[in-house]
Amino acid sequence: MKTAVLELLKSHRGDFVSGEQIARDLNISRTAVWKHISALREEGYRIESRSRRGYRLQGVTDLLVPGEVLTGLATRFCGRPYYYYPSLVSTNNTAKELARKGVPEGTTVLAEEQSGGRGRLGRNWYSPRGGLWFSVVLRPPLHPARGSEATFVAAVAGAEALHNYLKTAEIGIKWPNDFLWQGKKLGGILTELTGEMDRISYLIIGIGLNVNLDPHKFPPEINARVTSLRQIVGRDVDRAELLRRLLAALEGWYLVWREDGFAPVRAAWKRYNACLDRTLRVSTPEGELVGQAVDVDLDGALLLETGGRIRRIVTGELFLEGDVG
Ligand code: BT5
Repeated sequence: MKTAVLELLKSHRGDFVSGEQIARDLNISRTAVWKHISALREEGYRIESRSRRGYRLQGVTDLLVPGEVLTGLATRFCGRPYYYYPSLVSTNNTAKELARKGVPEGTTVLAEEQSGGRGRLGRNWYSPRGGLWFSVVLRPPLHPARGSEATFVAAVAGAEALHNYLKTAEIGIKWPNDFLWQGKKLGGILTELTGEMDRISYLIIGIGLNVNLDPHKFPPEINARVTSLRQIVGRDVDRAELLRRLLAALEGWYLVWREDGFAPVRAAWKRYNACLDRTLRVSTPEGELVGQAVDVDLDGALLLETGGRIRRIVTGELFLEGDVG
């Protein structure tokens, strides 16, 4: 109903609408109108009120509040429900707490900024305002051994949404979880799994993308290695539209994965990849390797040709030529 109030204000394009008219059009009480207006204000909308004239929406927010994201969202379950926070420690943490309480799959948690954003293996993820930092709860009825495939699902969905929206084919995926542009990191995926012996209970897919940010303002230890959509396209990007596209692509590829298995995801991943057929340095728990990345295996492991033989890399970090590491 809050969204309906917002839509009504928007449809009057900056003109006043009386509380009485809103109440009548939406068939709610005047008190309910007032409560929804207060809630919208708390979300960041600037709504002017004047006695006898009513309410007027002043300008549109660029915050990713529910009213901005849910209008036009073409999904059945991804992004529904949608939990919005101005700030969180980590959207993955909050999504995990919600999943534990039993929220349905598709539940999405987004924060404008994270104070303790996480990468893999306890690494930090720098997440100031202006990026897209969100997590989606999924409950695939699959064996936990297949959980790592979900990172590929998210990577393909992300690459597809970025290509379609920005009309650039230059954004690629680096195994297993990085979005890259000209060798620089644009974003990443953190997949976390909770399960029983033979069945996944839930997966948390965390996606981070540097959108309307300036790489040179990033911490000095990473600013030479990162990029942002603002840098790539030379202007600010509509984050709400991009988020809607990401959620729709994630839902689409998730259903492909559930219904047809990993093969079509793997095929799409190979089309978007930015690391196969290249000489790489790979840091693995067993040490460093240098070789040629020749393929991803049927389960997503990286196949590296080194010293005349093929090694399967299940976990590790890739460094492309010229990477500072
Ligand atoms: C990742 O880890 O790339 C996964 C990042 C996932 C972030 C999302 S945001 C929403 C959700 N909530 C969370 O708390 N996390 C997820 P990894 O491959 O381990 O890469 C981490 C490394 O990337 C760091 O050690 C830095 O070197 C670098 N890095 C940190 N912040 C970055 C940023 N904003 N952009 C690009 N690189 C960054």
